[in-house]
Amino acid sequence: MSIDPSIAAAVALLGGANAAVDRGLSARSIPATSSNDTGPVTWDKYSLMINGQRTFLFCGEFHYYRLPSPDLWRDVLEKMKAANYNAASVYFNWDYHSAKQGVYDFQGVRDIQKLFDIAKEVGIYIVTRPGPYINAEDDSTTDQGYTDAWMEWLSAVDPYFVKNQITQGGQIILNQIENEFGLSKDGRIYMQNLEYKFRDDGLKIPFTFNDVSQTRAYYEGVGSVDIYGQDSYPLGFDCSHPTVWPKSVQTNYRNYYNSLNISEPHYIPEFQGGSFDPWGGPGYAACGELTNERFAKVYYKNNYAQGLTMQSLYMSYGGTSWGALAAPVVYTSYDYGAPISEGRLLTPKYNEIKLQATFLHTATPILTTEYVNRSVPDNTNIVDSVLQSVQNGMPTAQFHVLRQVQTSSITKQDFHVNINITEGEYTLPQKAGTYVTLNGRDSKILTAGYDMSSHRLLYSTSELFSHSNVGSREVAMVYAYPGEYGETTLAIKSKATAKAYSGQISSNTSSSAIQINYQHSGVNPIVISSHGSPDLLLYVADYTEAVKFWAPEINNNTRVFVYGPYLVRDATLTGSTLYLRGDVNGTTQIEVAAPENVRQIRWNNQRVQAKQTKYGTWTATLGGPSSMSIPDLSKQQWKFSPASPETSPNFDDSQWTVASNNALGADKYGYHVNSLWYRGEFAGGSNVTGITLETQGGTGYGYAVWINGNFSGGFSGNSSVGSDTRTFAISSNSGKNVVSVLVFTVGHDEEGGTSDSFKHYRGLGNATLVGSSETITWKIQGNLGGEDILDTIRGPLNEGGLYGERAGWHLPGYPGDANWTSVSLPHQFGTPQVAWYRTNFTLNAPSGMDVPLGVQVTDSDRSTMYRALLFINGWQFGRYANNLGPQTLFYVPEGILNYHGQNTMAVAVIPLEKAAVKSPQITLKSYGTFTTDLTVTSVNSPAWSPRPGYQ
Ligand code: IPT
Repeated sequence: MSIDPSIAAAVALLGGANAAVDRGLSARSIPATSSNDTGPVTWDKYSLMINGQRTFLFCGEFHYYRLPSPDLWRDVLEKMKAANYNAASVYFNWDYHSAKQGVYDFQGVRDIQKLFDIAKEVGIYIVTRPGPYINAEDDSTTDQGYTDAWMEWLSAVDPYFVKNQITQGGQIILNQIENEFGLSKDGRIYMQNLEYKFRDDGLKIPFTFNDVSQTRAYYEGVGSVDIYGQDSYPLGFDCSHPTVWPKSVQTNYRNYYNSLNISEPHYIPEFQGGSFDPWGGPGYAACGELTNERFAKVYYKNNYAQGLTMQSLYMSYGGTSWGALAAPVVYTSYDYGAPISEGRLLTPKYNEIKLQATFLHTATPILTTEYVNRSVPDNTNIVDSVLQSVQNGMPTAQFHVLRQVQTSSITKQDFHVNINITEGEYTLPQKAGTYVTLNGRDSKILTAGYDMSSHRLLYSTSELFSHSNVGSREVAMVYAYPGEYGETTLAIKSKATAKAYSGQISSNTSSSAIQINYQHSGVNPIVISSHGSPDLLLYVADYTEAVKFWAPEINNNTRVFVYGPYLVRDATLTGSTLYLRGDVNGTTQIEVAAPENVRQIRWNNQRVQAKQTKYGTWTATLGGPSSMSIPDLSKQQWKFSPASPETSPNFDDSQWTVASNNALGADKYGYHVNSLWYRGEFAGGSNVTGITLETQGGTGYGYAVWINGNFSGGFSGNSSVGSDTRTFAISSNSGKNVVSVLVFTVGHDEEGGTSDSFKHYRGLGNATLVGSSETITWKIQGNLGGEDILDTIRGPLNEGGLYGERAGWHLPGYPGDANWTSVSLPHQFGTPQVAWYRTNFTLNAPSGMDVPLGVQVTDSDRSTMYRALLFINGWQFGRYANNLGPQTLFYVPEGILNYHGQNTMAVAVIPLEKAAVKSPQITLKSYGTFTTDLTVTSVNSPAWSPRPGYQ
């Protein structure tokens, strides 16, 4: 067994690598009732088959719970589909659906049936990953009776999986058992029990596993799954050196899988799609740079070179850890540097993935390949992994995955490649004085001996994007970086000609082949005609232009080619009208290669004025978006109220829960997330000189202490400390003394091993007086109602124990703010205390536009120690940490924000340690402006109503 060092480091970060026996609990046998007939989903050692059709599983992780606006699930799934992902991998988050044992909620933003319905409409498969443990930088709160608890969770969620599995006409093709669960004897029983439970509940699809790296867990024997997979994050999770790559790519997947000797496709259920970022980290732009499109080129292509035909990119859309979703290792944004950004924007990595995934679904011989390592280029810095496709035992196409020996190299290399196809052996390129080029951090897949739709491609030194018969001719696109040489040679039956429409080419024809040479620059449409064969329209593009191509399918065998738009969601041909749906971010020239019977092109159902080109395609201009006016909150009035009455010695805490001195941790009292208040009373006297408090809240947490009403400091947190012990001086009264402690918690710990780290307490631990052995009487207060949450719409993770949260000051329509003071931000509020601000604003978005918005928090003094909670229409969408960062812009999805009417924003400022007496500035900021046919209905955001005990 070997663990890649970067993974080991990551695992250490997450809390240890192996065996989590205690997750499994005792052996318990549940009889299996169903057979192993997995119906339409089958596989062999080469690839997955769905309804008998071999399929490259190009999958991406997406968490619906990190985007609580169901109409935007469609946006993300359509964007994935448009890049030719054919599946989304989805964790189902137990505590998001269950405020307490016995209570499960699948309504509103938790409506997973809606997720499956949308997936079906979009035409993308789903891989379900319901845990029970999921990691994912999510908070979780589980303890006793684990087996009973997970059985209950699966009983609640399984019926959705059962009716939406492919055997029932649904979209779910695979179900993952547990996640990265360590191998052990007890673990095998636990895994088996999970499988029995799923089967008993009626799940027929194959079961999969995500092994933490290469630990050989559950691929055989008791508790093993149908299709095993390992995860891999070769660049790890430190985004602070975004240009540093390891010297060599991890290349042992093939050997590893072969060593397991299983007849299953090679599967990576989680391959690095980005990285998470901690409190105080460098920010997600750096994670996006670390795992940029160059990374995608080199590392994803290495996966294919290793024979993988099933791959899921974690994350493909990261989203937002709103409310208390986050584990302490991350802050609110979970952008992840993913191909689709948190604001749902397409990144250069998205475009690279589109090029790869479209190719992988086009060139199906790649689904049945054997490795032949015999091609040695004339440059020792280059490695060529040759994949020889075999069909019915006969060799067909060849794929040469070219990369630099030293993965991190930034030096350009020129070389020749040897191919060996039915027609003979060739050294490429054949044209003297030209060569194949690989820039540093680049990788190419060279296709040879490959039958396209109507033409046989002997080879191309350019990379193939896609090809299709489009009407009576064939269309294809090949690409390379600007200025690089390309040579494409096709088999022909009679003398052929090649005519270029936008650039220089040279061609060389014999009676059996036509060789075309060119340099990549812009887009050069070339028409190759030969008597007796359909024409081929070959687009030769440079990389900058290639990423603007889309090849949506209009039916199973036909793609159309669309060049230009920011996004093409899909294409439909009805009669002689081609309907294209998509988004643009400015005036856009498009070109469409469509069947010749197309008489009309409609873009988002509007007719476009199209002109025909000399080579039979259509061009048109699409209008860009208009602008949307965004209210300037810095110019607007806010209402202010001080909000920590709990600090006053006379505060009435008679309704609070009494906490036992030897178990002060909040979970025991039903308070699991966000802010917690403690009030301790003691008689005191002159001998008491201080109080020592031990608190714990996860890395990035903080707390503040008031003694007899006076602010006494606290701890303002950092990204590596999750607990703190310190002594606060007291000049105690004789008689009643009151200590008020506000702990701002940031989630429970992730569990990577057997340490029970997820059970670490939150809130107050030990509390002792200095100078006296007197006991303190403690009371605790968390979110109103504890596990019996009041706001079931926004759910169990939205509220905490701040006075304002308990009283519903975060909600729209709270009438009490009429009596608050009018202020503008930034606002000085005097002594350290919790401060609340509220304002309303109206949005009037023009129709047909997508304008992702966020809340920008600005404070010129980043050393002031406070947190600010941001609530939009009652939903907690940001935990701003002034002294930690890095996040200052907080994305709020449309649907949570009402784009067609009034919105309410509430901000709670929580002072810590060297305390703040000032609010930050708050403004709205747009991430971009797009035309779209997406429509988003606002989610149900109930207004304030009186809360028990508060007015
Ligand atoms: C892997 C987890 O499976 C996933 O849930 C997430 O936490 C991810 O890490 C990090 O974002 S665990 C792997 C790094 C060992």
